[in-house]
Amino acid sequence: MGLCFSSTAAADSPPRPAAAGGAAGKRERSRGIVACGKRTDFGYDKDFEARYSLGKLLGHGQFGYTYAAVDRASGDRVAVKRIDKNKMVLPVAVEDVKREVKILKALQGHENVVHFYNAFEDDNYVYIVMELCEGGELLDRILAKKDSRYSEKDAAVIVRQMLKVAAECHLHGLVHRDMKPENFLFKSTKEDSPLKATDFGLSDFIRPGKQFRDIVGSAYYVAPEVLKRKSGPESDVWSIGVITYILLCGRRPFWDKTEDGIFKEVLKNKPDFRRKPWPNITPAAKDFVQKLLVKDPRARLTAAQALSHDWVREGGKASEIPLDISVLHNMRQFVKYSRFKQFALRALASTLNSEELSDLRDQFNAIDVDKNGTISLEELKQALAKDVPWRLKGPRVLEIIEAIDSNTDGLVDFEEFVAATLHVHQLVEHDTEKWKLLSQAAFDKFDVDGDGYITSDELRMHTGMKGSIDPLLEEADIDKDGKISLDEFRRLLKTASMSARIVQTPRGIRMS
Ligand SMILES: [Ca+2]
Ligand SMILES: [Ca+2]
Ligand SMILES: [Ca+2]
Ligand SMILES: [Ca+2]
Repeated sequence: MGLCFSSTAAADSPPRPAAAGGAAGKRERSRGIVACGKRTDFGYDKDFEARYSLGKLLGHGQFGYTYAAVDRASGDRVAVKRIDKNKMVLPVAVEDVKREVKILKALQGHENVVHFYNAFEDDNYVYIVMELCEGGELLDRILAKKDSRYSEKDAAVIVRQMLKVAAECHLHGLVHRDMKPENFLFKSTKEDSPLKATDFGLSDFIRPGKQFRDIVGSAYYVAPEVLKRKSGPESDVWSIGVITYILLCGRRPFWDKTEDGIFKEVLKNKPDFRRKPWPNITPAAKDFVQKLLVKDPRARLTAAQALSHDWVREGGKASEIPLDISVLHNMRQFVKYSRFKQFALRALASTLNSEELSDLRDQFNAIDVDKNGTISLEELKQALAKDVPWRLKGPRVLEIIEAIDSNTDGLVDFEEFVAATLHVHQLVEHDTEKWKLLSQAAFDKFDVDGDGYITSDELRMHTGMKGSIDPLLEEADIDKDGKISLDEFRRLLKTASMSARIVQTPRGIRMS
């Protein structure tokens, strides 16, 4: 069966399907009233007609038409998305347009995002002037391939570019929310043309620590947590997993005749990796797709991590891996953990080998700008500043570095870095057997007498801490028998944030 992408109900309805019902009702009531778009001054430049001359129609979306146009002064060809102000009936439609412009501006300069030149308006239209991509849609190229599928090497080139877009979005506190082949165009018709994300109509900013509650996107690519109304940046990576699956085998991983049926598949079933051509696809490719199509978003690879995966990395070595928001997030979290959890993570980190840490090595190298093998306060400051929404919240870098810097030399070495940035949930989810072995090995480092429990004496010995150690132990001691079992130790490692009763300072613990 060949590929047949049809628009889904979600894609056909207005950009915010969850609000569609209410919007229709309000539209009734607003009949006869001037559309909100007509009454809005967007604050954009007003001289579009003087600057550009519109050419042929290239395509149309839900609200606007895209034309080729020529810059009257330079003769440069551009693409112009013209949106009818009359169609922006409600304030939400105006907000959608403003947001899209804001997003294009935020992503300006990224090699895989269509370049934004400027936005204009007149009485009737808003004009978004962008780079012209003449290489056609990714979807058409897929369909033109033999059996509608890509070679692994070609697929990796495509996937890498999509992941770069996702990672860049996420650093800006943005979620794309509609990653699908239709939203990517090739710059030129050349075989090796770069791919550009062109449509951010469903993209949205997300505040740190918050989740989206609405269901948006296209049915084939929608992540399970979106359907559960609790989604964030991870959902983009899922969609790229779906696209990768399609590129490699020419079929959709989750399929049914009805939309509800597809959703059920997405929520419940694992994609098939047995049917042809999967037996002939490399284990690395399979491993990659599987780690993107993990249902638990916490255990899914992040976009930056996926770029570090062997299957997708350029020529075996990683060039320009973007910073991983989850790594920066983990570092900010680490400072909040109890000392015991910090020590437990260090012990766990020390059980991993370099292969298992290759993505964290890439991240470490990305932060260690001067490549001297350690991260300085200044380097960490610069890295954390790239996580835009958090930068605004003030990251308190010194506090973070003091928590991570276990040997107190003022610098973060790779070992210290790993302890603070390890993705415990991925370890648990991707390979349960390995997780059991590694967490046992970490536990054994504390349990010196090997009786299966960590006592306060053993904890004191391990940490070299003086004074009462009981409060440390207490928070992990679920059954309150005064010692820590392997099970309790594992829970301590897995729990995102333990009780806030214990606030740690660089030199000891303090009860709050
Ligand atoms: Ca350095
Ligand atoms: Ca150090
Ligand atoms: Ca013991
Ligand atoms: Ca216990």
